[in-house]
Amino acid sequence: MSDLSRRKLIATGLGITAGATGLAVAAKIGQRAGLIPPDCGGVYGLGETLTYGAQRLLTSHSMAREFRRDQMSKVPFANGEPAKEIKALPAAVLADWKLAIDGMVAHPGSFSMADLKSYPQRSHITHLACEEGWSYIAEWIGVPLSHVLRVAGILPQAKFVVYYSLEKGWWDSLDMADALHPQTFLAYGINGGDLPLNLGGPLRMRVPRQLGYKNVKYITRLVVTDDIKKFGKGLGSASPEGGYAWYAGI
Ligand SMILES: Nc1nc2c(c(=O)[nH]1)N[C@H]1C(S)=C(S)[C@@H](COP(=O)(O)O)O[C@H]1N2
Ligand SMILES: [Mo]
Repeated sequence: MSDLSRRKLIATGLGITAGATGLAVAAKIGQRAGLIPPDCGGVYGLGETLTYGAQRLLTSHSMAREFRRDQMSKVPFANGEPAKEIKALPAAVLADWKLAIDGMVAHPGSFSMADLKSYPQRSHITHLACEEGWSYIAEWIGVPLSHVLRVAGILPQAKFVVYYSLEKGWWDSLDMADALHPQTFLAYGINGGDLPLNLGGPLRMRVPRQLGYKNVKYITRLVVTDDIKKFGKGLGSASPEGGYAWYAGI
């Protein structure tokens, strides 16, 4: 979208002040411009749409704040113990971790941890904040999700990347602005070492521009899609089913 049409859209305020017809028109424009989140329906739908639309217009390319080494937390705060099913995993499963990828990619298949570690390694010192109030600053190490998507040959029609944990019930998705964002990592390391199980190792999604719960642990599968409605209840992730927003930008 050109700057001019962006400004126009801001000027019309996404139809906030318009009546029902104006809103329907704004919704159509918004959908086309990628400004409508998957959980746009229901009681909180309008609020979610305004938050997401405004963020995408104003900040879609902005970077999460990075910190200095001396600002890092002494201990990364693991938000609870891994689920029983994760603790019970045979060592062989952890040692032979695989990341599958399918959907709108030219080369569906799977990556080993060795594959992922052979790609350019990046790190950032960022803040992970849980919506319940606690947070920590740590150095995250991994491969940018964008690199893995490119290796898999992501198709131009792609609109979302859905990601699944080995832990039952945990799945989520990102739009392309966040999936291709340079700070979005498939993380396998923290503070100079391997990522431990309680922090989501061997492989975790690390999205510093969104709240803790989007940073799903134990990632085993990616699906690239242009139709997010086909997944789960069609709300973009498991979170909106439990009352949390799909888009958790900070
Ligand atoms: N698989 C899985 N991923 C998860 C969770 C979980 O319980 N299981 N908790 C989420 C929530 S609510 C938060 S705030 C962060 C916590 O990350 P931490 O343990 O590194 O503090 O992980 C997220 N990813
Ligand atoms: Mo959380």
